[in-house]
Amino acid sequence: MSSLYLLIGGNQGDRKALLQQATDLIRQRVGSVVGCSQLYETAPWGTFDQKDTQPFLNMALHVETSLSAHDCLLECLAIEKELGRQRKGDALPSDTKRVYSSRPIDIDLILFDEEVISSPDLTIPHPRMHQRRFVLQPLCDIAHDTVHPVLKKTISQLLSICEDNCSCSVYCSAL
Ligand code: PH2
Ligand code: MG
Ligand code: MG
Repeated sequence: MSSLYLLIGGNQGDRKALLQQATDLIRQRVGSVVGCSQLYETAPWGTFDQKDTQPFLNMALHVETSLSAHDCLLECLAIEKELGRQRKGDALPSDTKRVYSSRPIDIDLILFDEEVISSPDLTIPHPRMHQRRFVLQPLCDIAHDTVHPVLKKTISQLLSICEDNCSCSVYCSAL
């Protein structure tokens, strides 16, 4: 069994219902959900392709899975698609500034055991997790003592030194 941490969220449609549906499908297809953070309403982080981007709801999940990290990714991408996620074009080259689009649901793999994975379609730990309060704050609810396998700091240490000032406040304590 492997220990997988996911960060899920979206800023379109019935945000809370979509988090619930995503969590149910993750339970059916990825593994047992053994931990859930609170739900946070978070300001859009990064550059978006539209003005007046709506705030996100984000939450972190701890999943026990018998799948490989890559198979978890494939399941998560299929669930996103089923819940109405549309992706425009291909991933940008890494030296191009990222421009994000609003979405009903995004499911990101953050940590997978202590594995460090760098393949064309999957990077674990998530390469921007330590720069994002909307990831660290929910994750801290369920994984404060978990150590980042590259940065060698716990999630609560990463949160305490995170310079991201985007707002991140509790929306409700559970789904
Ligand atoms: N996801 C992004 C980019 N920006 N901002 C917030 N608040 N929440 C997100 O889930 C999010 C984001 C890329 O996936
Ligand atoms: Mg994402
Ligand atoms: Mg994603």
